[in-house]
Amino acid sequence: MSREDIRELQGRRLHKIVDYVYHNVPFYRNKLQEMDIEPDDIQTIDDIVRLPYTTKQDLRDNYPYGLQAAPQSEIVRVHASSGTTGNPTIVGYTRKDIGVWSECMSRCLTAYGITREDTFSVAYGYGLFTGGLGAHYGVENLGATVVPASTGNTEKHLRLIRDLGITGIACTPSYALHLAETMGKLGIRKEDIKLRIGAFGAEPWTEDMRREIESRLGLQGFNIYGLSEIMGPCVSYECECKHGSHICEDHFFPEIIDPETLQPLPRGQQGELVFTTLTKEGMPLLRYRTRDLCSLMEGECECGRTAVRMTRIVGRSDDMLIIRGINVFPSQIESVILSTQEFEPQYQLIVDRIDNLDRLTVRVELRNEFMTDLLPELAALEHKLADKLKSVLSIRAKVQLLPQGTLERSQGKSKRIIDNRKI
Ligand code: DLL
Repeated sequence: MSREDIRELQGRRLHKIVDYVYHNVPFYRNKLQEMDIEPDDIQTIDDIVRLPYTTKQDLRDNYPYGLQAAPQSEIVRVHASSGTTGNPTIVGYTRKDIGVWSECMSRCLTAYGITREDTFSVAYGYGLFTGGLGAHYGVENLGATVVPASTGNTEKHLRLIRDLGITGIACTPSYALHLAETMGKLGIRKEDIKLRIGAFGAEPWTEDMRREIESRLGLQGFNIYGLSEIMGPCVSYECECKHGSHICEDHFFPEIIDPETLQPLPRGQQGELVFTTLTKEGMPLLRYRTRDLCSLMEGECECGRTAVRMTRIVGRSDDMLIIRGINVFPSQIESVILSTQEFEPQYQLIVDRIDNLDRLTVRVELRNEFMTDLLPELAALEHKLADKLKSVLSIRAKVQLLPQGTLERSQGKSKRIIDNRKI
C-alpha cells in the first residue's frame, strides 16, 4: 500500500476503535469524557495525539478484566504477562483477534522466507507467555509443519532438529546460542542439521549475537518483536534487508514519545514506543506505553514493503529486566523478600550469562536473630526463598545469604541491580 492509503486506513480504523472502546470500556469512556472528546472528534490518524495514554499501571488497577471490551462469551483465549507486583496483566483475545494475530505472525514468517515446505520448531515457552502459542498459530496458518518443541529438554529437541530435518526455528536469541553449545557437546555438527531460518526475539539482542548465532547454527537470524498487551510476537519483524523491523501498522499504530514530557517526538528521534491497537476486539488499547526505547526509521525499505520500520530496542524507560525471555521487575523480588520475616529489606540482584543462559543471583541479608552456624539450616532458608521467588517470577534464582549489614547502604539511589550480560 502507498503511505497515503495506509494513513487513510489507519484513520478509519482509529475512529472505529475509539467509538468501540467509548461504548464498551467504562475506563476509556470516563477518560475521554474527562478530556471532552467524543468518538466523532477522531477522524484521521493525526487526531491520535488528542487521545489519552494507557499504562501498565492502568492494566493493574483494572485487574483482571477491567479493560476488556468484548463480552466474556466472545473471549476464546487469555494470556498473561508479569506485572510489577503480584498481579499479572491479563489479555483476552476473541476469535477474530486470534485470526489477526496468526495472520500477522504468518507475515513475519513469510518475510523471513518460510514456506509450506518448511518444518518449523517453536521453542518459545507454551503457556501463559504469548511466544509459544503465538508463533505456533502463525506457522500453522502459513501451512508449514509446526513442531511444538517449547522450551527445555534441549538434547531431545536437537535430535528432533536433526532427525526431522527441521528448517526453521523460533526461540530467544540466548536459547539459540545455548542450542549451538549443546550441539557441540552432543557431537552434532552444523552440517548434520538443515536449519536455515531463525526467528529470534522476546529479549534484546545485538548484531554481534546475530553473527555468532548465524555462524554456529548455519542459519539466517531475523528479529521478531512484540508484547502481550498489544498481541504477542508479530508486532514487528525484519525482512531480508535486516535493517529495522517492519511494524504491522495496519493493526498496531506506533508513535515515539519523550518518556519524561510525554510529547510525541519527530520521526527518527529515539524515545519510548507507544502502540494503539487499531483492530483488536478483546482488549483494545489506546496509546499504550511499552516502556521500550527505540526510534522509527525514515524512508523506504529496499525490500519494497511500505510498512514503517523500528530500530532494535535499545533499552527501557523502567527497570524491567528480561531474564531467559521472562520479564522480571525488581519490585516483584522486593515484595517477596519483604514478605519473609527472616530477611532484611536489603538485597542485590546479579544477572550473568553463563553458557549462554541467563542466571539470576539474589543476594539478601539474613537478620541477626536468624543467623546460625548450621549449614543445613542456611541451605533450607536459601531454598525457601528460591521456591517463593520461583512461584512469583517463574524462573529459579540462586539465593545467596549474607550477614546483616553486609551490603553497602547508599545515600541516594541504591545500586540494586548488577547486569553483567553484554547485550
Ligand atoms: O516477549 C512477546 C514475544 C514472544 C516477542 C516471542 C517476540 C518473540 P512479553 O512477555 O509481554 O511479550 O514481553 C514484551 O519483551 O516490551 C520488550 O521489552 C521485550 N522484547 C520482545 N521482543 C523483543 C525484541 C513477548 N525482539 C517485552 N528485542 C517487550 C528486544 C524485545 N526486546
